[in-house]
Amino acid sequence: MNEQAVHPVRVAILMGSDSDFPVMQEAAQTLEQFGVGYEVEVLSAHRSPARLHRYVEEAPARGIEVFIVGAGGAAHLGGVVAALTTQPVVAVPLASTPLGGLDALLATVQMPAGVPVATVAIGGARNAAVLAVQMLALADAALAERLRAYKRELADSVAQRSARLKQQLAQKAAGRSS
Ligand code: RP5
Repeated sequence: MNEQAVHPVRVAILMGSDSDFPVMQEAAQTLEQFGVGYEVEVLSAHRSPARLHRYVEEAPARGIEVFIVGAGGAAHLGGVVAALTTQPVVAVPLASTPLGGLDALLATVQMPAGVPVATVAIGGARNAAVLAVQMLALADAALAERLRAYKRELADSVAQRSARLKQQLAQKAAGRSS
């Protein structure tokens, strides 16, 4: 998947295995929603280290500004990417082992001082993309406006849910008293 044809690529979505894609595709969909171009790559810190190093070194020349990284188990992908770049790395710990993602969360979040990896919730690919968009929006007024619209939609949807719930409760109460 490559959004280059539609929008210039600004974000790399990396994952340790193609088995991570069902979750990581939520990051891709969210970037599409904001009109941010991205590229997707399967790269493993352990199984393809040389290709990973090459990829991260060459990424800025292709326009990559932020890395979104998903990995499960002994999840070192985000940390290794952060070790190789000065660009921000947002990581998604994935629940791909019997430990349910706690292993990936701890492996991802416990970075040494000086090499941060911004770690979202287990499986939180959507938030990883929103955070990446927020970073890009610091120097992109059009994107910042789309974020404000997105937050307004979130607030509206909460209000709608509240109204719907109250209506359901009122209907139930009316049913009980008739
Ligand atoms: C991790 O191991 C990957 O990020 C994935 O979550 C997990 C399983 O990988 P596969 O065995 O499906 O390739 O490195």
